[in-house]
Amino acid sequence: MKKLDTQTVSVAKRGSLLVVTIDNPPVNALSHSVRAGLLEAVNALESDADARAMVIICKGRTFIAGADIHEFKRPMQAPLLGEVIERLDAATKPIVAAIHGTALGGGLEVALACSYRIALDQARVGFPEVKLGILPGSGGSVRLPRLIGVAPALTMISEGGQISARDACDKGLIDAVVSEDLEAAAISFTEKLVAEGAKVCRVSALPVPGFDPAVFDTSRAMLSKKYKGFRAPLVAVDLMKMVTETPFAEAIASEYKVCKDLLVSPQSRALRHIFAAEREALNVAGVGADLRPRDVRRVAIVGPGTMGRGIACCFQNAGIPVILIGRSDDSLASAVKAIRKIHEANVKRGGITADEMERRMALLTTATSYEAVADVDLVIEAVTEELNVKKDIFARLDAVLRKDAIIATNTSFLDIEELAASSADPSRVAGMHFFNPAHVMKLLENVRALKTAPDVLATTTALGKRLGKVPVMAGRSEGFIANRMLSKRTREAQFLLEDGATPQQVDRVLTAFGFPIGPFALADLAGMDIMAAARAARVARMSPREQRCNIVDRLVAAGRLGQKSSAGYYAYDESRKPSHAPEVDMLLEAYRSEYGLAARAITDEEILERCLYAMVNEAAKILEEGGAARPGDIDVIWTNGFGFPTYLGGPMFYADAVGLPRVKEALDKYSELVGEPFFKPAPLIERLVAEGRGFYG
Ligand code: 3H9
Repeated sequence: MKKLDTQTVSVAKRGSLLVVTIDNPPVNALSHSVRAGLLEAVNALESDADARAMVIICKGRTFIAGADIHEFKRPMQAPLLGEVIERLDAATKPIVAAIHGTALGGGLEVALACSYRIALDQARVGFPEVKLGILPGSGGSVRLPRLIGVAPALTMISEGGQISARDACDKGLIDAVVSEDLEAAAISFTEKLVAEGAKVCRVSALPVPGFDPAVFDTSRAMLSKKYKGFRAPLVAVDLMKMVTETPFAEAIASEYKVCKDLLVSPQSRALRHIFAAEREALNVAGVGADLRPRDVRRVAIVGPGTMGRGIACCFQNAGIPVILIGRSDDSLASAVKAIRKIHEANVKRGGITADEMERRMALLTTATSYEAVADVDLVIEAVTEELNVKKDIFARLDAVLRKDAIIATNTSFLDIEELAASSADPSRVAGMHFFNPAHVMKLLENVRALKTAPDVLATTTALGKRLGKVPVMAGRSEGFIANRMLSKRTREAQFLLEDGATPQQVDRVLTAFGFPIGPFALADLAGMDIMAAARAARVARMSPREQRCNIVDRLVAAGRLGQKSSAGYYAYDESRKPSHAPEVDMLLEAYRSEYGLAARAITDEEILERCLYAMVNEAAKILEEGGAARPGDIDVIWTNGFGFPTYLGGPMFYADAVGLPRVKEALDKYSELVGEPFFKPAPLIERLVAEGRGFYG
């Protein structure tokens, strides 16, 4: 096999074929050396009179996963991907792309510039660029509609989803699907082409098939709702329209310009930041890359309540057997029923088949005795948030578990050190904080205690990935990262009501900022009794002003429990549509007059700044205390756990974009207006501003 100059691409002669192998771990991204290697390979094909065709295949876990994202930070070095694609397209002999894993973005563009595509049946293809705030820039949006039609191409490009090889084959994107030995299959596919005298087949030469022009308006309307605030999906519609109206070569040039412009947009920077931060969050301090996580083959969950049920679903979905431990057969029976309902809803949506649901249900068993957990590798305790109850469970688990089994707690705010100390072996104790609904929410806030063993941390991190979650490691602190920051936003939202804002105004400002739901609509959804219980658990440690601000308790006393009682901060009709509740205005007025508080007009700017900067300030304290390893972890938590708009990059990235001096100025202002205890700038912010730096340098 001839290694080309680039080291990541090699070419071997197989009879009358050239087989080009790309080997650029981890995901065969189109780094400079791969682009140069592909160019050389096409030159080799053209200059070798005996070579009749060429196969492009990749080593490792996947076909090309796209352009090399790390190269986006500096000017691209020639040859650019567009040049490589042009050469592939212009080749005078057939080229076949052999796809396994995922052919994504630039990887799919390479495949589309080949004459034919063959794929393993488990392979997937897609244009995920939109998730990075950009769009295909090397012919993807110009070739795809020619091959599969305008409407399906627009869906793939504007939403960034992946489709299976079989679906791609049905759509005409892939020519053949095989179930094993891709290389042999690709070679015999290509040999047959050669034997039959097949010519090159250029997608660029195809016309754009007929389509319904209404697709642009309907897509625009749908996308602006579904991806509210995101720019690239809407640009995709304009791009696709341009492609249908413009000759091929011109469309290629325009597409490249659109991609380049988007690449330097603030949204793309923010989205790429989150992409990198989610991966960096997997690097946990003190856990070496070579440290093997413990095997997790069977798990138990103690507590068949809402959280326990959702967590059980996560394990079933990942194919891991799970035992649910409860106090009575009745509670377990209703939990199993509820879990089945979750899977049934998935079947109804077309997410899984009924057979698959039964396979998943077969992974679930129940028990009322702790003896049943004797042989599990991990137990997650998900019972009520009472320290003594949890401590008692830890002691009972210690008595029956294998020595190497892990005890994880789903607590959202109890002291992880106290819990760890209640096990005879604190090194086996860690936190795994799931978010409600656990089977839906991507965020997994893992927690480390001082004595947690490094391989236990490696295990909870690896398990998070295996469950399809985005795991982030937090350290000791009340409410860890997520709820500690949230509590500050909740505090400010309540104080704003005291000061004269309305729930509608606060919710409107925060949803206009990009949150999917405002804090008061969210409280109505969660239930005021739950909010009141969370407050009761913390009230003794609250400041006097927070202790006084008992609006939540007053709503509960008035029977306004939120959506479940059709009345909370809002009034709800039968279809749960919220409307203004004059009773809440009256309740707030009564509250203010009881304490002699005067309502004043509050600007939208004040609402936004107080809600956001209270969180950012708390995050700075968490960072300094070591509760979070890096600002990126905080951004990942907020974008995955609370709907902070990913196109703004999370609260820390956003604060840097606003400028830390401006953030500090606002904190100083609210220190005077609301009170020092609530807004005194964190020492880290003071220091960074003095040094002329931001959270990210
Ligand atoms: C594009 O193609 C633009 C063109 O149209 C036009 C240009 C002009 N580059 O996710 P994982 C790294 S835009 C460089 O944990 P998985 C990743 O950082 C691109 N590196 O694995 C990580 O490294 P580390 C369009 C990349 O198995 C490691 O690979 N393509 C790239 O869960 C493993 O990643 C995309 O947007 C990349 N493109 O999932 C695809 N991709 O461990 C983005 C990944 O050092 N990638 N890495 O942090 C993915 O969706 C997933 O990574 C993939 C594998 C599905 C491929």
